[in-house]
Amino acid sequence: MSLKRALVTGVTGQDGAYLVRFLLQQGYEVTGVVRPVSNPSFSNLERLGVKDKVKIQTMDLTDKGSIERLIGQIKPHKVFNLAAQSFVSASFDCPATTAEINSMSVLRLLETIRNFSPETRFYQASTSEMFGKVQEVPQTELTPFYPRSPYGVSKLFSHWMTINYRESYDLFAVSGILFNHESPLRGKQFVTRKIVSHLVALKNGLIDSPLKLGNLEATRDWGHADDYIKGMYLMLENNKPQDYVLATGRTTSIRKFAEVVSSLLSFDLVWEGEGLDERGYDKTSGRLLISIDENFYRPCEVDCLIGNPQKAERELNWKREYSLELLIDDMIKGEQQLLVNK
Ligand code: NAP
Ligand code: F7E
Repeated sequence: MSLKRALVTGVTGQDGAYLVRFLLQQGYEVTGVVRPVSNPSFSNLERLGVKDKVKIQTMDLTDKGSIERLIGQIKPHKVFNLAAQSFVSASFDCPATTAEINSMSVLRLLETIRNFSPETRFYQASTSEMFGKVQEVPQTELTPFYPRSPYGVSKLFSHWMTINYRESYDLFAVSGILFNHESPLRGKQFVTRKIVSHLVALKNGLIDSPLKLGNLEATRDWGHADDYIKGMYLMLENNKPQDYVLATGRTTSIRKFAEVVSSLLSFDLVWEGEGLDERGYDKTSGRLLISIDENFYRPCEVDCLIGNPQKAERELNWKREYSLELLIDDMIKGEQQLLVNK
């Protein structure tokens, strides 16, 4: 029991895999929590070569006893709560499930730490989606919230609950307000990976059908997950518990993202038409690359996000290695590597 012990929920996801790799490098004994399903997917941990170095345990975040048993037994120095129904679009279809896992489970975790392991430092994965219809540009730790989806609302509950437990019970509990961060491990339903994987497949002749997208005009502040998990770690290494924004300070539209990816794949993307009739063609071959599908629009959109990371840079000495261009390059290489390994 002498090693530094970290427990990571959501270990099978994008951030979980990068965080596990980093914690192992820092000398932590890492327990990764999976939900009780018969066949969890460890592909992200395998891709980073850390699957066999992390202790995998099952814990049901909807079950108080299950959480109490594991945290009471391990008494981790640090808990990183990354598990969530994280797909904003799906939160409109299953708002109650989203709230159960994204809100109530966080409360169960906080209660368990309060009662069974009060020395544990707790990280909550808060999100720029809480800013939603933005009240200030760029967004900082002080910007008022205005969530625009059940996902955003569910995360706001957990955000305030984390602050409330810190203030009420003196727990070292912090929220990282993270703007979009992507990587080759990003889930395929998120727009960046969707664009990259589809265009790489088109380029390699693996598919013929065009990429179907929704709102091209929304803009996001995109960074790389491997930079952002280091910020999570620094927040729990801090002298006192505080919340921080992690962002790049640059915002880019979905349209521009698709143009950059196309260009790096040597497509000459040109747009024709408007609204739902807009199409993106490869000018050289005349091939249809992108069409618009209204099913990918949301009932309520977050139009523009851009964060100010200065507090984290100043107080945590948080640094980013990846620009947007390096991120896209890494995502394309990751996709091509998957094809080679097939
Ligand atoms: P992700 O790839 O979607 O991973 C989500 C993780 O949560 C997976 O391990 C998933 O497990 C687990 N999970 C989902 N439903 C669960 C349930 N009912 N019970 C237990 N575990 C469940 O997400 P990510 O991009 O790594 O993000 C990590 C965290 O940061 C999330 O909380 C997300 O909301 C938040 N966040 C992400 C971003 C971003 O841009 N990536 C920005 C701000 C905040 P399965 O493999 O079993 O599905
Ligand atoms: O959408 C637009 C869509 O699903 C980005 C999660 O990690 O980051 C993520 O949430 C934008 C939206 O990510 C498609 O309307 C257009 O404006 O990639 P996304 P997200 O909703 O920003 C935040 C910070 C989180 O916390 C979340 O967990 O892209 N868009 N066409 C599309 N989006 C998708 N998914 N698919 C499309 O075809």
